[in-house]
Amino acid sequence: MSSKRFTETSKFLSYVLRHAPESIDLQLDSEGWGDVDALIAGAARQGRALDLAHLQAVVASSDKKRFGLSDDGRRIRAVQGHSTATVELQYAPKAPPAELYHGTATRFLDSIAQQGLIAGNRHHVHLSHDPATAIAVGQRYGSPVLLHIDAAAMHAQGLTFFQADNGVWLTAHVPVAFIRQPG
Ligand code: HQG
Repeated sequence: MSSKRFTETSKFLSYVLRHAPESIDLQLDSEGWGDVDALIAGAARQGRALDLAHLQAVVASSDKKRFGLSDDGRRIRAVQGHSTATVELQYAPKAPPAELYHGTATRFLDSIAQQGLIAGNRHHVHLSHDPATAIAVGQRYGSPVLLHIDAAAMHAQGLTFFQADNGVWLTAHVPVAFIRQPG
């Protein structure tokens, strides 16, 4: 099985399970779960041949562990990154590490200095405990820059953090006061 096919399926799953389940007539519950058979049928209507074994392999091999399958293998979801309004993942609030990181592109810095980090189309701002991961995320949009986030101070002020099943940290908004750009 080629890795190209894995990447294509991963992108398709990200699109459908995070942003546009209606594009294949898939229903997601509020926790983001959709029926695997319905997803396979919806994909087939678009000429995309998927089967359970392939989906299991893509879920297992996803570098960022983007997706989850239910224990019985009948339901699938994205673990974070949603924009679709019907899904609201109920992760339990969790105390973050003292410092977290956000990677962005230099062209966004002026706006971030005005507004702080905003969720945009997604439901949360995404933060990483790992600087290298954050830089790779920022690189997708241009010349990357690493921002240090004072998560301990945010948490002490009552701002809420969640951790997705794949380890990504989520919060509603990072005010400017908690963002530091070293150097
Ligand atoms: C920027 C990937 C202007 C923000 C990653 C980012 C992540 C602002 C972009 C996940 C801003 C949004 C999410 C402001 C934030 N003004 N720009 N006030 N506040 N931004 O893709 O965090 O590979 O929605 O810095 O691993 O880049 O898809 O968010 O550059 O976990 O699984 O607006 O996506 O995962 O971009 O990435 P995104 P993100 P996957």
